[in-house]
Amino acid sequence: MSTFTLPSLPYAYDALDAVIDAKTMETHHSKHHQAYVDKLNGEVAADSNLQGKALGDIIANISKYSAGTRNNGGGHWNHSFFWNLMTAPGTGGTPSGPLAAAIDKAFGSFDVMKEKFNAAGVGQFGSGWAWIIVKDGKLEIVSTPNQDNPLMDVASVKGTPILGNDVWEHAYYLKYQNRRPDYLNAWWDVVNWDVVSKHYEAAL
Ligand code: MN3
Repeated sequence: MSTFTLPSLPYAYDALDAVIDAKTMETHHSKHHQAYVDKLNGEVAADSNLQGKALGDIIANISKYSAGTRNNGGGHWNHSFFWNLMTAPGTGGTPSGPLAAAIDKAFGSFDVMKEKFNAAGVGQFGSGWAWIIVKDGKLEIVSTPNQDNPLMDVASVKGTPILGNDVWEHAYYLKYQNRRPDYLNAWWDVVNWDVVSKHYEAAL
């Protein structure tokens, strides 16, 4: 039984090349993300409580399930979200409208927001994710370990993600090696702010 499937990317593997190289994108999507999907389907096959459940429902109640479901269900959700946040370098615009106003209100400016997000990504020990979430109608920056995310009932700060960056080494090591801060700085050039705005407006 195969419940979950690997989504296709909305661009080619080499589309983000100046920021994320094609080999990293191909391996990350076709090997790492595929493995989360396959292992999640293995969990579903082994646990009747998971069968027929939507991924969002599983994530929201993740404390009821196995560690394997947490890691691989989170991995599938996080990567499916992540791919769609990106677009070719320099084509993603900048925040505008209500999102731009919310960023200024929460952080003071776009540049301060980026600094705080980068600091959250650098400060996440080991593997994990940095996020901008909507919590009680306001923006916050958080990080989560491993493949956890702020939608999980186990998250220390819960909210609805509108942006997230993968700070696992597999996301950047070929091009940036140990230089996670350089990856985080460069990544802003591939963010698709139209998508982030849609997530923001849907989260309110
Ligand atoms: Mn990853």
